[in-house]
Amino acid sequence: MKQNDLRADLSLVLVKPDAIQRGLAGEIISRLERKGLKIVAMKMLQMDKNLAQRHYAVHEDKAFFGGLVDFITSSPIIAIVFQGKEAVEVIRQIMGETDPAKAKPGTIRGDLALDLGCNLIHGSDSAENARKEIDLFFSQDEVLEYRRDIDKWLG
Ligand code: DAT
Ligand code: MG
Repeated sequence: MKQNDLRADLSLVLVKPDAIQRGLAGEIISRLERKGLKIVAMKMLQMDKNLAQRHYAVHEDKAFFGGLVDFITSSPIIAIVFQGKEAVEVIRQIMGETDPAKAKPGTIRGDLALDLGCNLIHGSDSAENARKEIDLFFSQDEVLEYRRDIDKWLG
């Protein structure tokens, strides 16, 4: 897959340490899959500090940065690249607001989490950031291009 292109239909999701620890990985991935989004890359890993600092570089000046890096490196995560129409925006909607206490019912954070520090899922916030984030976690040949027979039923 050509990642030099700005692919508006790709987004990076991280199923965060709290989701793995709580046994919610399947539930979270399932909600995104059932929407029609296609998994094109996936791996389980434990992030090290260096990767965490690069992934969350936009937040490096924030007071919560240290705690965020400690949290995201505290236990394994699952990194996934989803492909689909307007995947970035669609995934942000399904995730719900950053603070689970404010996230709407029906969203992952709204239904399954309570606290800002443990909000279960990361999703890219723009196509440009998606491309950068995907490159942190996956080599080009790990992002697969394939057709699903059901795609014609998703429009
Ligand atoms: P999102 O994960 O919805 O994209 P973000 O990029 O603003 O939110 O922040 C990244 C993560 O940092 C977020 O998922 C939880 C944590 N975080 C954000 N704001 C915080 C705050 N004020 N205090 C503590 N943690 C915070
Ligand atoms: Mg963010």
